[in-house]
Amino acid sequence: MINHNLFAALQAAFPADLDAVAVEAAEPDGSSLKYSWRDLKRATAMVANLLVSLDLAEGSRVAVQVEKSVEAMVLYLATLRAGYVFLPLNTAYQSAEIEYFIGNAEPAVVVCSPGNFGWVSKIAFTAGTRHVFTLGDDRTGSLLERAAQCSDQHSPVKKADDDLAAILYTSGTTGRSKGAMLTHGNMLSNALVLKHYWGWKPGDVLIHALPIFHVHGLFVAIHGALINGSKMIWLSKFDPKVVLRKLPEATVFMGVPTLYVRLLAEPGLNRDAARNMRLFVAGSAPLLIETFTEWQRRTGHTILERYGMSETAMLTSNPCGPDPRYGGQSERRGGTVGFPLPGVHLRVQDDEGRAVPVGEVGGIQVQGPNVFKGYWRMPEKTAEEFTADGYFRTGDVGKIDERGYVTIVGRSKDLIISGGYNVYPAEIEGFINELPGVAESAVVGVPHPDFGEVGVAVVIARPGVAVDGAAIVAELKAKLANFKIPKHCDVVPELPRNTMGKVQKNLLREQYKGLFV
Ligand code: MCA
Ligand code: AMP
Repeated sequence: MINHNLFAALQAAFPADLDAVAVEAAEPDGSSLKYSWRDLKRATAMVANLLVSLDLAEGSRVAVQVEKSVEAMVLYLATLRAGYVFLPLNTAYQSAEIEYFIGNAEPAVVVCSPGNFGWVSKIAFTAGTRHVFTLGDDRTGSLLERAAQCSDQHSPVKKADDDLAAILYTSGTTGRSKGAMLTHGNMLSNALVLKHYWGWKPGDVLIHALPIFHVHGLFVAIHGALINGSKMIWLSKFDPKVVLRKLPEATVFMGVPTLYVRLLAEPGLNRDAARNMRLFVAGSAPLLIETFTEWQRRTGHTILERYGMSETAMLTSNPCGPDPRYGGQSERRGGTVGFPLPGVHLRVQDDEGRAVPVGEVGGIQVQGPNVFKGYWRMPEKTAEEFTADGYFRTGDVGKIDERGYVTIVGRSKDLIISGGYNVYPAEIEGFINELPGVAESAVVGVPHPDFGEVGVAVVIARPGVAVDGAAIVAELKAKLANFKIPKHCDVVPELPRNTMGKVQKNLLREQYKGLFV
């Protein structure tokens, strides 16, 4: 059997000179720590051997909620290498959120920050997890202490194309979060397509400034660099000043739109700073045309916008060079997400399942080797999201123009994308409605200059009860990840409703659209 282990493919692309720098962790104070390709090889082998020594069942999940560090990436790669299933968790998640993910995924191993061991291990042990390790962003913790005693030799475990490599939780418009199951084949196919489509070359250097618990930072960025044998300049946290300082040493940068907005606010961002850059990639949320054109003006570079999902990894991209499938067009068109990637079939249908004419709007559906295997332990939900002929309904609404460019015009799912993180109003409303004195609530997304979009909560109090918007926000802060907290909360006598009694969120969006801009 051919080994389809994604790690094996990534490792095969490591350069011949194993002593060259693979990752340079850049600190805000100007210092840096360098890791060679040999270091990556050895460290992933040691952590993989630690996991193997635990004698875990086939397909065991390794759930990880740790601060970003090179060692956290090593843990991801080691999990692939050892053939287990990686389950990354946003560091902002609080106990109720973690309790759900651990209860639902039943991981055999949980790795958390040393400071969170008390509450995370309690949740994990209660849920039946046998092994809880700690990993700090300063190389402390039990994971590395234990791995240090393991051998640095390890053969990547044999995996089939269809074997699970990772589960990414993504919230739903109704009900609880669903775990999107991604296979080794999903991710390797996507990494190889992007390597070619984005023209990765020898000598490319990536600035990695995104978090590593979502598709963008964990897969698109890390796989992109590794499968090209490219060095990464690693920022543990996005800092526009550090990015600007390191830009002359780099050729590729990837960011959500907020990162571009914040970089544009730096007076030092100019053509000279970007002189060695080859490619700026944006995605995860809509890139405003103002950001796109201002970036061109300031740096001379045209941002390449692409589109993807947790369930599918990358789906479309503006061209990096001439695309022969589309008459050699090479223009990166602002406001569009470009062409379907090679191997991805993308169509736009109306609600009755008919293809819409060119240029008309409908639901975006996709098929391809990158499309996930289904939602973890939710076969009915999985079946609902696929058409009879095997296309995945993205929940995004868009159109394809006569030149083949895809534009996303909205979402049929009630979702707010704030600074690249997804916030589901239904989840926030559920928490608000539980608070004493609250009769009902509606959460809507409104434009925001930094995060693109943020949540605003509009609440009705129970008769005769005084409820305070600021107090609601304070209560939510104790329960939910910080990026999900509405940036404003109003208590009103009534919500606008249609004749069926349904809250008209479009009217609320209109009413609050000028709150931050
Ligand atoms: C931080 N805050 C936010 C957000 N981030 N509020 C709304 N939306 C956000 N995204 C708030 C915090 O609640 C806090 O508020 C205050 O800002 C400062 O928090 P801090 O963590 O220090 O913020 P930051 O470091 O400035 O973070 C902003 C950020 C971060 C760098 C833009 O949000 C980020 O890294 N975003 C990238 C997300 C990403 O990688 N998405 C890819 C998903 P308070 O002080 O009131 O508590 S993958 C995906 O979508 C698909 C597949 C795709 O296509 O890629
Ligand atoms: P998630 O599943 O959390 O990774 O979020 C995926 C969603 O992000 C998609 O379904 C889109 O709604 C949105 N998205 C990703 N990239 C873009 C983009 N370039 N423009 C607009 N929306 C995007």
